[in-house]
Amino acid sequence: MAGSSTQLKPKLATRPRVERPKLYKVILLNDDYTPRDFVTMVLKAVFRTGEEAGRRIMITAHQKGSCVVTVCPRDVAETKAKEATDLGKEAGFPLLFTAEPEE
Ligand code: TYC
Repeated sequence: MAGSSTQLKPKLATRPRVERPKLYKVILLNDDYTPRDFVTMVLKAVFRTGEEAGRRIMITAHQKGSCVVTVCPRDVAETKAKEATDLGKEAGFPLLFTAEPEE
């Protein structure tokens, strides 16, 4: 029976298990219609890339079919992908950005 003389095992310090939130990639997809300068403008406006990085990302998507624009938390990735896609839609272009989880 547990009395006042019972030795209790000291609790070991435990490290809290904190899940790292999953990150999402924003991907730019190539198409045959959106003008190159327009794609670069959208990258600069929505993703703050600057001229040189924006042009490099645009050319990579143009040549390879797609390019990762940025990696960030899910809500930011989805909001920016929609914002950038909508800019294309408003201008009558089929420009498409998607957000997908990183492996
Ligand atoms: N392929 C387009 C053209 O030749 C330019 C372009 C580049 C469009 C990248 C979309 O994600 C893109 N006008």
